[in-house]
Amino acid sequence: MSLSLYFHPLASFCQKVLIALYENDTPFTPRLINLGEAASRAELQRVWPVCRFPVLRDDAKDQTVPESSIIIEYLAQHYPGTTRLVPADADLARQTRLRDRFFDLYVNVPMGKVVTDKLRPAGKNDLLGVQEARSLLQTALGMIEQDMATKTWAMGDTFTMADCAAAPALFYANMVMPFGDSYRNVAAYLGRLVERPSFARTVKEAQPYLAMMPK
Ligand SMILES: N[C@@H](CCC(=O)N[C@@H](CS)C(=O)NCC(=O)O)C(=O)O
Repeated sequence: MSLSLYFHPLASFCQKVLIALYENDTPFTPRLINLGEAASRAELQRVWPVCRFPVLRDDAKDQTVPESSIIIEYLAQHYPGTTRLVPADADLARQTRLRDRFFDLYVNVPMGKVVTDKLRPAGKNDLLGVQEARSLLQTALGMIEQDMATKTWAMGDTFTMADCAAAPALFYANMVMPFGDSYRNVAAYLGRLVERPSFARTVKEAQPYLAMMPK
């Protein structure tokens, strides 16, 4: 098996790539990284010194591929399957990438800010940063609410990389800012994502670690 994934099952950007791998039953060796353990951290740092995951290693092609979107593009190009994660049509591919960026930068990142602020040492919290993150998240959710009014998946009828990005970002966003009645279309979309077998499996595998999420 030539592919290895450096990841943690709880980490949202790692889940994004797990969904892509599970969509096409792409075989890979899991390399579970615990950032709290020096040796495990060093293992990730050796392949990607900035020490962020996920990172994909492809021994067959001697490629180290960081960044969730780039990993999915790489899988779509070199290990394609029945789920076409990036459309062949150039315009549709660009729109897919825009939505992927949107879910990463305006949902996943601010959601992560709210969550990780709770892990900061007492007296070191970033109140203003968290307020800004919550405000950005609200703006993004309002836009997704309109965008998803008539669609099944982020690009319409076809599941793509944009949905891989959306699933964990919205799953955790719903925990930090429950959608309730304010974002009914977003909630319905999240419901469809959670039922998608690739994401259902990802969530199931994260369950043993969910207690690590700060309240
Ligand atoms: N832009 C990166 C973001 C990766 C990222 O921030 N991953 C988080 C986990 S979800 C991480 O490595 N956190 C560790 C840290 O911040 O020290 C991607 O898309 O892969």
